[in-house]
Amino acid sequence: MTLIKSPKIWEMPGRLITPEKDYISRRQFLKSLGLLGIGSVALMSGCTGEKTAEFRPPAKITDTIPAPGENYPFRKNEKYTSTRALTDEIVAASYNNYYEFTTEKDQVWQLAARLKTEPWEISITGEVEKALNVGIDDLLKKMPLEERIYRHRCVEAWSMIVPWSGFSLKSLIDFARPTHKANYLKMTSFFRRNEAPGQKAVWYPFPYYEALTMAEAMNELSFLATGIYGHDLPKQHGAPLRLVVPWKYGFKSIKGIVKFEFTERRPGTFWNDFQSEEYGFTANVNPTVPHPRWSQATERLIGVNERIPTRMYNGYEAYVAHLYR
Ligand SMILES: Nc1nc2c(c(=O)[nH]1)N[C@H]1C(S)=C(S)[C@@H](COP(=O)(O)O)O[C@H]1N2
Ligand SMILES: [Mo]
Repeated sequence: MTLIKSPKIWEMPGRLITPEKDYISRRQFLKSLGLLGIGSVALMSGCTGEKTAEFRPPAKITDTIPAPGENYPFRKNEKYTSTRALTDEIVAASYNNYYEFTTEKDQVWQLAARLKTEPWEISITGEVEKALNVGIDDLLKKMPLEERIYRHRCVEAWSMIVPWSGFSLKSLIDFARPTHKANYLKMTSFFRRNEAPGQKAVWYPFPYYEALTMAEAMNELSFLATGIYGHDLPKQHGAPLRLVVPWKYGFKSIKGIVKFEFTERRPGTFWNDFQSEEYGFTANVNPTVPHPRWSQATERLIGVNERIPTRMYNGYEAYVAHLYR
């Protein structure tokens, strides 16, 4: 018998991608009731006598952050830097979008701890001279590693500034040797319902998948991150491998990648296939084009709660505007 969990009201497609201001007011509401935070949850179960021998305190957020391995720190590429201060690391690690685990941003870090990231095989396939599989550790040995500071702008109108460690997507493409028929690069995330409870939500087209044109993928900004803040990626940020395309809305930057596939025709993408009126294939950051349900003119910088104007292509116009003329 197959058990299909009926959707909870807060998981229903109707409330997909909560506009930032609703999210904040809901948090403030919960806070006013004293219902926010691990401390209060532990306290509540204590009061009601639910604390049994099996009770395990939840992992602390600091437990989810890896220590710097022997490769670190990666060489800083000073070309990609920021005049604004970096986002606080703990803030970035506790406010995530990763629907494979949950749609609640402040709970991803706890649930993602279940994902098994070792070993991690990546397949490279489609329009390539020779399809192959490679383990993440072997791949890293072949790639030119560096650190870059990038801005990140979510379609929900929040943003952050973080240092990524990794390598350019172009270096992976050179390694993959696509044929002349390759016009697009599709990337797919892992699919493991037993480790990722959000993947049981049958209305989403999991596994998550994204795609770029070859010109976008070859652009110098397109980056594959294996680390953040000078150590490997915590699982909530997409360990062990995620895309970073900083001139596009955050949903293009797919996490937990297991497959790169070169294609002749344009592939679908997770959000565009799910809600095409709200999320496009190209999804470049553009302050003049509002989302159907909210403005994109400004964004909230997480950690400092500063509201700042959104910039065309998220400020990366000089690198990418020529791709769209
Ligand atoms: N596999 C996968 N990748 C994903 C997502 C997701 O739900 N699943 N969410 C995207 C969205 S909407 C954003 S804003 C960023 C968030 O990255 P972060 O949580 O590391 O800040 O990841 C993107 N990549
Ligand atoms: Mo996002």
